[in-house]
Amino acid sequence: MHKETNLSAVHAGGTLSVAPDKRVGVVWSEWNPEITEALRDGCLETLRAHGIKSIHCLSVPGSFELPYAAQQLILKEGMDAVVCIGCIIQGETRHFEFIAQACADGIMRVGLDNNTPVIFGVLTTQNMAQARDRAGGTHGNKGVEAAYTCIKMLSM
Ligand code: DLZ
Repeated sequence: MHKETNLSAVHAGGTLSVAPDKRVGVVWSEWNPEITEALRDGCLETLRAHGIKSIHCLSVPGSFELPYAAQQLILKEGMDAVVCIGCIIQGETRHFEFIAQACADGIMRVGLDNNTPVIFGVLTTQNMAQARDRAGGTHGNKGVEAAYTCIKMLSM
């Protein structure tokens, strides 16, 4: 049986560092707030633990809006990187594929177009239980992993 690695624990063993003057945006979706707020909190805690002091927080109605918000944070607020956090649950969402694909494509595009790391911290799960497992449950907290990814990309 496939066993998913808890990457939160793997990353925590590393020695990542980032310049303290870097500015990071964290934007999260208000859909499935039980999940996205847990991911957001894990992300913020990890960024702060690594010395990042300037963090601009912003919420958006849904994951579909994450790419636009990330672009605003880069162009208008001068962020050096943005972490996008969302949760799209297949069982409860008829247009799951449209939202998930648009969100992933948009996040990639905003990052490349603006030459700025934009991190995909969006869960796409079949049900709420799988989402809970990844928002502080048995598979760790993917918001923490998104923060580590952001720190690593900032140090490039
Ligand atoms: C409409 C919608 C649905 C059905 N499901 C989700 C979801 O599971 N997760 C999520 O983040 N957002 C969802 N949305 C909202 C869309 O992302 C978007 O906010 C609306 O379609 C308005 O553009």
